[in-house]
Amino acid sequence: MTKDGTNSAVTDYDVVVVGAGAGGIFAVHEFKEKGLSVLGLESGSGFGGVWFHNRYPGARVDVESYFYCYVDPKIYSEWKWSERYAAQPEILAYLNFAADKYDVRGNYKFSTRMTGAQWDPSTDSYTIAMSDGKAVTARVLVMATGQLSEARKPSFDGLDDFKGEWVQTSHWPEHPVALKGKRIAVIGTGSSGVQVIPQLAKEAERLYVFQRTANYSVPAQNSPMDEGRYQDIARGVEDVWRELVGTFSGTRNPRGSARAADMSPEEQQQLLQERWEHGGHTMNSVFTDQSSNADANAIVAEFVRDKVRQTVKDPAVAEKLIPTEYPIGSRRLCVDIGYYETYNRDNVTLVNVKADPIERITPHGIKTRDQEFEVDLIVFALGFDAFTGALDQSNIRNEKGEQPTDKWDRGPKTFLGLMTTGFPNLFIVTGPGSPSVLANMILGNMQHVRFIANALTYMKDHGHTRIEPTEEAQTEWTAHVADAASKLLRLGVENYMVHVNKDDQSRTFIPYAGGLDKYVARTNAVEENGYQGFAFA
Ligand code: N01
Repeated sequence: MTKDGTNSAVTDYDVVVVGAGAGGIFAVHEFKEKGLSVLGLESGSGFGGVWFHNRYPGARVDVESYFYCYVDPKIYSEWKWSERYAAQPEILAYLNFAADKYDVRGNYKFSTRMTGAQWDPSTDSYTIAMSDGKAVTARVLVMATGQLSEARKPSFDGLDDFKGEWVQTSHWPEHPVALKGKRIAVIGTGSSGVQVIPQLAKEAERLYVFQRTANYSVPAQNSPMDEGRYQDIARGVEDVWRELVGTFSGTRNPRGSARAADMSPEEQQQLLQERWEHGGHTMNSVFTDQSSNADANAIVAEFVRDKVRQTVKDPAVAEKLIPTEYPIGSRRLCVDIGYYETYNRDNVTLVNVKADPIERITPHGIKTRDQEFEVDLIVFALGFDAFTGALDQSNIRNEKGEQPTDKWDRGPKTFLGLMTTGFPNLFIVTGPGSPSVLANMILGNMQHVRFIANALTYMKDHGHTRIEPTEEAQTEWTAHVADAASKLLRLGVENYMVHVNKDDQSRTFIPYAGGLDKYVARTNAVEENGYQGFAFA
């Protein structure tokens, strides 16, 4: 029986890993190291996952590159980043480098989508159907599909009749998109929009930005890499790993140590300015209480609003760009390079689609209620069907024909964000109920993969063929995830991390907000106690 599915309808692997992003690459490597046979499936034509598809101009990480990488002595010292916050092409090159170092290229089938997975309780395995018409069986299925991989598709009336070109930031074409001298529209001003807009403005004859909700954005304060700092980290990678998984976010970002009310207004302003100059997500943790105390939060929000007013020359445009309806950090803070400055350019127009809604796409552009904008190119930066999108699309079925998300209509239910009851041997990497998008994602991926690899070794050593969380453990963890977020201001704000129940408007926060440090302590304890909370057969 071959292992590549080429001359047999059914072949056997210990593990099938879906996804060739940072999580999938590491998973295939770690499982192989444990002596398991592994097949990787990836719908794209190469490694990179989110960094393969989101190749829009300006795409860049918002976690410092010193730590947004495999903090692993096997490969850390062999790579050199050029900037503090690496851009997409460099990250894609890095992930390809890592895939080669980890020797996983030969394990992957690219341009191949998993079209379904059926659990068979009589053999304790999944039969996995693929887009090439073949199928394989595997004991374990690991979904390393990321939490932001299923893009929200543009559903504007008239799009089919548009005579120009349209693209999505989330699936930016691999071929060059002509921008020079074009009239371009961007719809969406989340993290992707905020990154692509300054780049498009430099090339376009005219750029129209269609903003529905203003977002808070702070400067990355990007700079060239500090080679000495990188080498210092390289010399003690294992200690740095231990240090990072003991932090709230898996970074060395400074965090507040006092409540806003414990400081004088002058001290507050001084600290805010320091954090502004440090850059990035540090603005989320200036004061210890800013995520739960509206007054503390308002001090940070007003500081950022003032920066926008100081940067944008036209006061009317500045006011349109300033969020006033929700606390800072309650929707994911955007990190930019020259975003607000872009609105000082003569070729950039901001359109507030809350005041003047988009009615339809016309053959030559975009028609709002009050105006019509002729454009050659439309860039949709509309975000993702976050957390559950990739699982919903994967057609994974248990013996009752159910899908993993079927019982999540009142919010995701998982044990540790890793597994959900009713689906033996199905692991989710960085899933709902884990720190996920609230922490450094590469670290989160590594930590999850190591946990899964150890669990699989434990199963092998004990002759188990089936692992599944208990209902009690899942219920307890789901309640703990809810509790960790119960005081957060962001729970009350519409954003992709909050699940809202339509009937009673009750809310569930999807990722685990207690911090990576607490999460890792819990998973370590589970491991040390013989996988307490999991049932084996
Ligand atoms: O998506 P988003 P994103 N008409 O959901 C608008 C990560 N990421 O791709 O806010 C008009 O944030 C929507 O408007 P509104 C990061 O985790 C990281 O930008 O719903 N507008 C919003 O403005 C991030 O949080 C980086 O009113 C419509 C935008 O589209 C996550 O990905 C870079 C609309 C969507 O914003 C998602 O970011 C990029 C409509 N019908 C992404 N529908 C880094 O920096 C939607 N919108 C590492």
